[in-house]
Parts: sequence; structure tokens; C-alpha cells
Amino acid sequence: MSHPVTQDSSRKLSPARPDADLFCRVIDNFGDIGVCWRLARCLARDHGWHVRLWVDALDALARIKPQGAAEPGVEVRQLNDDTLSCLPARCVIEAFACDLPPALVMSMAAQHPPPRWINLEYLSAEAWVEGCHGLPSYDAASGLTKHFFFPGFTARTGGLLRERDLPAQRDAWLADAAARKHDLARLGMAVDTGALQLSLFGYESPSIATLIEALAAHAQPVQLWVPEGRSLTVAAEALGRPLRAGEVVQRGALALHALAFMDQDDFDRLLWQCDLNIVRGEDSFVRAQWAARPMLWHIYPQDGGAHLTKLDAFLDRHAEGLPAEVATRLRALHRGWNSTAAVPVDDWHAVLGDLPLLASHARQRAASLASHDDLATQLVMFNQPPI
Ligand code: TRH
Repeated sequence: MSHPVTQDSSRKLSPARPDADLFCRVIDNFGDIGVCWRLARCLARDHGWHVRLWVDALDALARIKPQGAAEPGVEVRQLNDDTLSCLPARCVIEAFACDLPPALVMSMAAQHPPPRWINLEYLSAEAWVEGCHGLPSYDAASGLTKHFFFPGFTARTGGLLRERDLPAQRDAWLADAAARKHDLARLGMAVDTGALQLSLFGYESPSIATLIEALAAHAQPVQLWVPEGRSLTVAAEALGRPLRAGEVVQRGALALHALAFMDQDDFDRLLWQCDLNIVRGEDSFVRAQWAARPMLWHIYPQDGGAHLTKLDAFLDRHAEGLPAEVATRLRALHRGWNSTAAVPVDDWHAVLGDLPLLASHARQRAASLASHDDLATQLVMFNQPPI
């Protein structure tokens, strides 16, 4: 059940003080900034918050952020610990336990009352998340308390990032052939409507080679869209030739299209129009679920195989309601893709045969997940003073 979010009237009393300072340090790739930019946008667009987004790597933000008009309500600032001195916002969010600049923590401690201090954690479907979401943690150095905020898949977690109008936007775009054609053409995508559509945005996996082999032998034409990046490099190796954005390689039934890296909104459109999306990390993983299409998750590898526990926890939830043999194949595909051994070509064929069933399952899953409050809404509720 979605909760309405009431406006906090204290905002109007101090317009100069932002509602949130959101801190992001880019470890690698695009997930850290991808999540933070999306959260900043949701807080601003859906809740009217004024967000200062502090980022140490503005170049990473530039890759994913739609160009052109500024985003009302979001102020992007270069994060530079040495020069940071400003009045903290009412709510200070450190994403993924990135350390806050010490000078900021000192000014937070000097405020009465101090800002709400949130540590936004990584997404996991594991059961323990419910018990840890919202827990306080005392910071002895400053005397402040911060709270852990865990995204998640159940009502007892912080929820998933989702713009308020996302399902409606997705469905409207899919129903509007002219808009679709225009956007896809802008992205350099000549879509063959009779072809099976796949996208590939993962890391390196030996299964990319067997996927190509299976698709080349598929009974129906296939278009595989691969944005520039790590998976495209592996695909190019498998095909034995370099691949630049805009180039197409034909192998049997398969046309593999290399795409230029696009902004987050266009990346959504790519996912919306595909029959199977291979995604990774955290943000594209969530977006593939909102696309309501079958998906395969390339999870971010962690030391000691911790990511495999996370993967299993997700699959336990994701496969709920699927016929047992389809669920078993889906699980084996995920396990295979995330291992160092390639998924056998026959297994690919079997899963491609499951796509119609997986498609209706994905629609149900997306609708069920969308019945929970989204992450930005929950954060806003968490920040409201008790009545
Ligand atoms: O890029 P990722 O692998 O990100 C990460 C980081 O490695 C991070 O350190 C780790 O903590 C986290 O994963 C779990 O995958 P992710 O999360 O899917 O982020 C990719 C972002 O890039 C996402 O916001 C979508 C966006 N994107 C575009 O905007 N345009 C594109 O063309 C593509 C392919 C992706």
C-alpha cells in the first residue's frame, strides 16, 4: 500500500537550507552515481525537495545524466573534502557508507536539532535486511546518531527506487509507436519488429560467447543491443573483431549491435523494448525489474563469494510463482552466468523457450513490487518529525 507523504511546513521557514545533502563517492563504474542521481531526482520531482548532490567524480555523472535542461530541485556540487564548509541540510545522506567530510560532521553536530543522518546501504534481497533497516548507530566522535536505511523488496525495508509515474510512463511509451520509433532512431537503433530483442549490459562473462553462439542458431531473427563497456569488449573478442558504437555484426540469426553509452532515461527505453535484458550491479538491475521484462542479473562480484548468497536470496523471491522446472532453469542460468564456466548453448535455447512465460511473470512481479512504497517516499516519511 502506498502512503501519501505530507509536506513538512518547516521547509517553508528556511528556504535557503536544502532538504537533503546527498554524498556520493564513485568507487567504480556507474552504480554509485546512478543510484544517487536517481534518488536526488526522485526526491526533487516527486517530493519537492531541494537536494544538494555532492559527487567526487562529476565525469561519471555526465555519462548517465540527461543533457540539456537543469534538473529543478537538484543542485550538483563537486565533493572536495578540503573545501567543504556549508550549513548542512535538514537531512544528510551518505550513500553506501562513503565517509562524510569531517568538517560537515562538525557543523552537523553544532545544529539544534542536528540533521537527520542517513546511511543509505546497498540493495539486497536477504532476509536480515528487514531487521537492520532503520537501526540507529551512535557516532561517538560527534555525539550524533545515524540511521541505516536499507533498500529492499519487502514492505519492511526501505523499498526500491522508483519514480512515481514510472509504470505509466513506460506503458505510454510502449503504446506510442511514433514516440518509440523517434526515440529508437535517435539512439541509432533500427529495430526489426520481427526479431527477438535482447540487451546486454554486464561485466565480463565467458557465457557471452555461448550466448552469441546460441542466438546465432536461433530459429527466429535476433537483435542483441550492447552498449559500450565491459560486455561489449568480451563480445568483440568472441566475434574476433573490434566493435565500435554504431557497428553491427551478423552471425546466423543474430545481429549484434554496438550502441553508444546513453543517458539513464534512454537506457530505460532500451530495457522497456527488449524481450530479455541482461543487467548488472544495482541500478540497472532494479530498472530491469521496472521494465517488467525477463531479466538476467550479472551481480557485482564480492570477495569470498558473498554475492552468490545475495543472488540466491534474490532468485528465491524473483522465481516465486514460476513452474518448478522454469524456476530451476532460471536459477541455473543465473548461477552459470555469474560463474567462470560458460552456460551451455543448450541451456540458452531452453531459457529462450521460456521467455513468453517469463514475460508474464515479470509483469506480475513488477506490479507486485510497485505496490510497496518506493525508496524516496520512504526516506521522506523517515524524515518527518513524529506528530
Ligand atoms: O555500473 P555498475 O556496475 O555499478 C556498480 C558499481 O560498480 C558500484 O561500485 C557497485 O557498488 C554497484 O554496481 C553495485 O552497475 P549499475 O548499478 O547497474 O549502474 C549502471 C548505471 O549506468 C545505471 O544507472 C544505468 C546507467 N546506464 C546509463 O545511464 N546508460 C547506459 O548506456 C548504460 C548501459 C547504463
